[in-house]
Amino acid sequence: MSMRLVSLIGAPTDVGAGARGSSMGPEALRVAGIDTVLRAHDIDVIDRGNLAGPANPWQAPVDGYRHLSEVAQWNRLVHDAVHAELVLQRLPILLGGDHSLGIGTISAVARHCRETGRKLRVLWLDAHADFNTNGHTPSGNLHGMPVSCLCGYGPQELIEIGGKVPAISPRWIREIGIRSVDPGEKRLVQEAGLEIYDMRYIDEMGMRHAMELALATIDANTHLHVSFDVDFLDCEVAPGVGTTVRGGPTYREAQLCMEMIADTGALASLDVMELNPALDVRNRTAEVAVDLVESLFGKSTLMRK
Ligand code: HAR
Ligand code: MN
Ligand code: MN
Ligand code: MN
Repeated sequence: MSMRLVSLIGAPTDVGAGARGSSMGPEALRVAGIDTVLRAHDIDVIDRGNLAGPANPWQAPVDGYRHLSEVAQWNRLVHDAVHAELVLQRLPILLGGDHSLGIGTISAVARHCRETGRKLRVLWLDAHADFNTNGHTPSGNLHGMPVSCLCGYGPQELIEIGGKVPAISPRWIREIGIRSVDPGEKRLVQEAGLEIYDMRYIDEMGMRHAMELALATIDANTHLHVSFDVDFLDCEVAPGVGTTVRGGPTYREAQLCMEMIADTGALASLDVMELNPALDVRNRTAEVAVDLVESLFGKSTLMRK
């Protein structure tokens, strides 16, 4: 295999979240050694530093959206930075930041796939479906709306960031680990026909089977994007997030998920989102997240090496 090229992009913001603190996520991931860990796997890593966007004005929602203009500004910055790395044939890792920034990364990835004739598969690892609209959201927080925005349901300034509306089709997405969906959001998810492997499915069928299905039909021409919301993990494993939901994947289930993704050889871009150091315990959640990222890039046990 040729040398893999990775670029780290920090997006220190919490404008899309309901709790302050994910703005410190990028630095906590660096402190946990994300660059060194990847370099140990023979990866060429460049840390591009942090993007500089607007501050968090901490305002109430307007028309069902909190901080829409700031979220749009951050997402435009993320879109441009991610697309630039893809053009250089580097694998961008977005260090979030709240999950509203998935709009910027995935719209850039979708644009690059259009330009290069590749198929796109998005794995959304999350406790939440993130498929709200301004009419359904209980909070107005835009980190609950990125998937719907990417599918074309949302405000103009967020749905058109990558040029084409909608940026992606719901058929390209697989959501894994879901266990918190709002009532109106549930209907939208069903109408859009999102393919979801929720915790009930994982309990009954196992992470292995869920991932086999989620990764099915990926081929050599598929760009695989993983959007890893750290609240995907059970909160016993990962307390450092703003919206913990009990009953998530264990450490080993999450490792298996990452290892199966690594085995496809198709991973081409990654988000690590929602890490909130203000709520963490001695950077433990950042360390777990880095450990899981290492598995995504091919840390494996003796049986496979
Ligand atoms: N569904 C809730 C809302 O829309 C909570 C969303 C929380 N989202 C994240 N990202 N933390 O997944 O307000
Ligand atoms: Mn999320
Ligand atoms: Mn391109
Ligand atoms: Mn979440």
